[in-house]
Amino acid sequence: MAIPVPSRLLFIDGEWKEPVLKKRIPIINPSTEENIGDIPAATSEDVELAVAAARRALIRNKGSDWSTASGSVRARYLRAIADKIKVRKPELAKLEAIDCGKPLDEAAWDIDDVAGCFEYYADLAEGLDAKQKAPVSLPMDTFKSYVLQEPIGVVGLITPWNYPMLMATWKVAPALAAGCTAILKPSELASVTCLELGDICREVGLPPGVLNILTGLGPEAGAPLASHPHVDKIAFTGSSATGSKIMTAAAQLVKPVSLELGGKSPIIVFEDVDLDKAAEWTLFGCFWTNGQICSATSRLIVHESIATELLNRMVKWIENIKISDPLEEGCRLGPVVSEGQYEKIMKSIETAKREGATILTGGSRPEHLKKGFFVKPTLITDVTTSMQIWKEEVFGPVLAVKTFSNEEEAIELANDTHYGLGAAVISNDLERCERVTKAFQAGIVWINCSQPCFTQAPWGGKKRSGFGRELGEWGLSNYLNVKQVTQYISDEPW
Ligand code: TXE
Repeated sequence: MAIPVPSRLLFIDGEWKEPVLKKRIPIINPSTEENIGDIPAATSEDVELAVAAARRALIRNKGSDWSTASGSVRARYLRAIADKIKVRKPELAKLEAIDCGKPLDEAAWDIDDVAGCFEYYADLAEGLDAKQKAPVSLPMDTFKSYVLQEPIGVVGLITPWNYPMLMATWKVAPALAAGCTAILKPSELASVTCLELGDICREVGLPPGVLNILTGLGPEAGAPLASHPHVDKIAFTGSSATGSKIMTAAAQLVKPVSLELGGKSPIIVFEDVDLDKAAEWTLFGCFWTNGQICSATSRLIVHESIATELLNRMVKWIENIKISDPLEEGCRLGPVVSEGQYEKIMKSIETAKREGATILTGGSRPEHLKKGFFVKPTLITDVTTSMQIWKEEVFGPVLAVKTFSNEEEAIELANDTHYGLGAAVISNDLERCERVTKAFQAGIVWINCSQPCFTQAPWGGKKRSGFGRELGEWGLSNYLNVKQVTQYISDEPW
């Protein structure tokens, strides 16, 4: 049965507002290629309104502003949002599935994580009250010093399409917990659930202007937000190319940014492993969400003595996986998000072939699906380190494979990338895993697994994968300024 997509306007100052230029962007279901609705397209005129609303909400000077409310007051709103999300989970999961193509079960896990993330940051918001005025020990007793933790101010949150509501929440929940007010700009490719967050904010009575949601195109809505002089910080998740543009715009105003960008993460599989378990994690690490994960372990570096057997097991699994409409029972892989992304993936596969690599399995659309942006999970061997498939992020279900003969070589291959987001090692020798962990140039390391992600643990990369950390207490610090207060307390003249 078709699911109606709510028709929404922009969410500004606690109300639904028509975009000033009245533009809209069609929503395409990636599974059917059908137009299933549209979203409003904000432009710089709407950005002005949203920034003004966020500034008013930050400091109203009437004792009811968001930035000076106690953490426990803010926590109550975050918990109320979490409760509403839980109630609306089935509907939100379906909307996510038809908007970005992920299997319904996985979309439902995401919505659980969204609610969990709001609850987690509600706890941290309460904890902030007790952390205020933390004393600093000084070498002289004529002074006393303490630290205030204050919200950064109005923040712009620009997010991608692979986990639409969850990626927005990773930014919205800590920003609001810290006392910031925010303008969320979700991806034009998947904004439906983010707009529903606006509806939920209205339902729980979140003060107007605390969260504003502007859907629209990157250059038209994201760029004016990034360069706006009254936006105090930008937090961004997306491609390295766009991240670089945002950083350039922010640099003009010396505005802080945190960037969570692309990746080409390695997974090293040593010869001492249980092959079935290793195959399972390698597959999950690269093909979960169709490889449209910034941390996907999309380069397999496998010991030469087990490579053939490991790949055989993986091919067998791939041939039996259910690829279908995300709403179908038992679906494990849906379509990729858009026609543009489908074409980008196919082009990467074609380039790999042209450069001399071998397509071991996949490399095309599944024969049984005539419509939709579906791609078969693809294993690519005979890869060299100069090939594009080794170096560039595909953001699709494509795994590049290389073999190694010793640990040193494996580490060298793993770090042979200008990205540094995730890295995984699979081995029964835990001392070896520890050595490899230290050698990895990455912000996140998985041992004997790949991709699990917990709200409590820091998330972010190094090198061209960006900087700053989301989630955990690090996520809250992203939105806080530390103010040093030092007082002269002696009766003696200085
Ligand atoms: O990303 P963009 P796209 C990678 C992935 C993918 C590629 C392109 O390889 O194939 O990026 O995807 C907004 N100023 N990742 O085009 O452009 C845009 O509207 C301000 C990795 O979707 O980075 C969206 O909200 N904002 C990734 C957000 O930036 C701008 C997730 C991300 O879009 C802007 C997504 C501008 N000039 C894609 N231009 C990850 N790391 O998880 C665009 N945007």
